[in-house]
Amino acid sequence: MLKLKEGLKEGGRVVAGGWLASKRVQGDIAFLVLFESGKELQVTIKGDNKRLLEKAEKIREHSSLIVEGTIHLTEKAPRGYEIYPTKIRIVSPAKKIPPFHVYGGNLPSIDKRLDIRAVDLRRVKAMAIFKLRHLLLKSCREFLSKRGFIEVQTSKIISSATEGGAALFPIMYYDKEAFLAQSPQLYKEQLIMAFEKVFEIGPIFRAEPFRTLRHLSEAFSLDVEQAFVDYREIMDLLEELVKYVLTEIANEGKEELKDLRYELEIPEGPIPRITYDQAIEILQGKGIEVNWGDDLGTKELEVLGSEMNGYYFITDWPLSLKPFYIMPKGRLSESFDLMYKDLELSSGGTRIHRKSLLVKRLKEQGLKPKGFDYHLRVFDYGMPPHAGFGLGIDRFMMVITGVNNIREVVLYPRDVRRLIP
Ligand code: AMO
Repeated sequence: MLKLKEGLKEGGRVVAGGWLASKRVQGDIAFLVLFESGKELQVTIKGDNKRLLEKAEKIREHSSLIVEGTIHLTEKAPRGYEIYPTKIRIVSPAKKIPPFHVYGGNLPSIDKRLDIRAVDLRRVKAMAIFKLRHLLLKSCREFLSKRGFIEVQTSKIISSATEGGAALFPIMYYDKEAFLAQSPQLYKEQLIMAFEKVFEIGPIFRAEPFRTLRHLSEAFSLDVEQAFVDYREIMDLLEELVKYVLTEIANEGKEELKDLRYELEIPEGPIPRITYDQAIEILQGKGIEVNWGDDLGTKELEVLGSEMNGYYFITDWPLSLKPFYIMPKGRLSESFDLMYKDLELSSGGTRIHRKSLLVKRLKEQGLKPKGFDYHLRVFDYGMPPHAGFGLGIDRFMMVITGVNNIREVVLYPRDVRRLIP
């Protein structure tokens, strides 16, 4: 909270509320650094103010304070000004000291920090990560809105699976069994019938039984769907989106990237595109035992990632590896994954828009078309050709911030062992 009663001018009266990040008492002068609205604000107590100096010595870091005083303009302070206080109220004293420092140093395990996540988020690096996350979402919205997409929200309580490989979380829905949505896939496809171009930013739920550094039970994805385009045009759109948001973040998130000591990589020129067949050839050339039709696992992606470096697409996957809604192309499919080194960031493709083919593909995948009645019935009303992608926001954040554990970029991560806070 900051109230500049007479604007920002020398001697102007000010009231500020924040929490104490650090305190330095040097003889007869004390510097308090408050965080106000996530940014540093310096409060300087001078020697002639004995009463406040004594009070400052007793305040524990993390306590919430309200400071009243006057403005002194100085380039030496973080905001170009400091406060000379006349009154400091400790509105909520900190009773405990967290096991980490706000400005850096050794960190306890992420599990210890997550137990008091709200306090962990007061660390400068954690704050930087979530400000960048905000910028990422803001620039995705900007980019897609400028292109005529509208943002939609679809239900997260569903009756049937969409993503074959990923397990569902069952829930009780009154007296019926229902599931948490693995993806807004079928809804976003339906919505292009009316709106042509839609996107959604929301949670996807995957019952991932293993604890890895890149999987969560609740992840966030940017889902995009567009009518009258195919997977190549959608790849172009995704490529432009990636470059746009990275450029925005590099410009608007300079301070935060500096806090993270991280150099953002913006791909120059076109993002390379290799087919699945080429990926297999590269891997076999490197002596990896992999056969055509195999999915690319951790080991394969590590080798491919070190070969390709940076961002690249893998296109035209075998049909057998893709969900039922992806358009076949002989034994291949009109599909792609966007990778960063060995990390899959996004997947997408052209969708099937003919009902008979969709029913055939459901059956081929051992799924019962009856369970998809609610979806199939709208295909009788002139479903246009369409394509889209899902981009993992948390995974993209790992690349943007350079962290190697996905839990660092999610406020309240959920995994096989964690359901709190
Ligand atoms: P897919 O299952 O590949 O595709 O998911 C899309 C992207 O979401 C991210 N992701 C995850 N991130 C963290 N933890 C998880 N458990 C997790 N699961 C997925 C990945 C992935 O690339 N319906 C399709 C998308 C489409 O075709 O439009 C889908 O869900 O970054």
